[in-house]
Amino acid sequence: MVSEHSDASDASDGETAALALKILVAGGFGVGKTTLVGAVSEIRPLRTEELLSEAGQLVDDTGGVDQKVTTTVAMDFGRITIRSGLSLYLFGTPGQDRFWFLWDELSQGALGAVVLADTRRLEDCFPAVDYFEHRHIPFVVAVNCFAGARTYGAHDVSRALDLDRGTPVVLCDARDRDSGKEVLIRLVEYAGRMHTARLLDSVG
Ligand SMILES: Nc1nc2c(ncn2[C@@H]2O[C@H](COP(=O)(O)OP(=O)(O)OP(=O)(O)O)[C@@H](O)[C@H]2O)c(=O)[nH]1
Ligand SMILES: [Mg+2]
Repeated sequence: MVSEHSDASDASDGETAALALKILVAGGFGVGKTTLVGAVSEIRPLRTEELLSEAGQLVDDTGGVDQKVTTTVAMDFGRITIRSGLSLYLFGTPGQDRFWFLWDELSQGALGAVVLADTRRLEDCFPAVDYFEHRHIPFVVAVNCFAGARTYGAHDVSRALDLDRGTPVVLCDARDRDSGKEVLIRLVEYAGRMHTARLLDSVG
């Protein structure tokens, strides 16, 4: 789940070894996963975008995302340093159902996940919510507040998705670096609390 490495600078200034955590960015088709990873990443993000094909129109549900011309076919990858010694490696998942087979691979060793949601198509994030709940992978729901979408409070979204009590819901703008970073900090804090609670449970 967690990889630690120490490089020359860590060793010389006596800081603790750098920690790199793996985080997934998931959610339905066209909800802003690639946008979020691109907005927060301090390295040029790796993207695997392909044009939405005519053949794909038969199987992909593009309703509600008419402007979209490309889609992620494997994953997005980016990195962000949250504070000195703590980096997050971000893996954005493909949004379309036909790429579900990639999720098990991508979720290996993940500390937690961000499930992005669009309140105009909230049901699209049910599969991601189910996926992480079943695998006990801590996640936060981040509502990407698209212009023109009615604003719902975090509590409304939590109820509509029937989330377990305590699962954080955060409102965000996937295009905004600070907003995305805040979502990631909430996730790391939440996953940390869940991890500690499980450890305490396991020692009785
Ligand atoms: N207005 C607005 N547009 C957004 C926002 N986030 C993303 N977009 C637009 O919505 C479209 C979809 O964004 P992507 O980031 O490609 O979505 P995705 O979730 O990666 O999509 P898939 O990989 O195909 O599932 C793009 O045209 C973005 O420019 C947002 O917060 N506000
Ligand atoms: Mg994408």
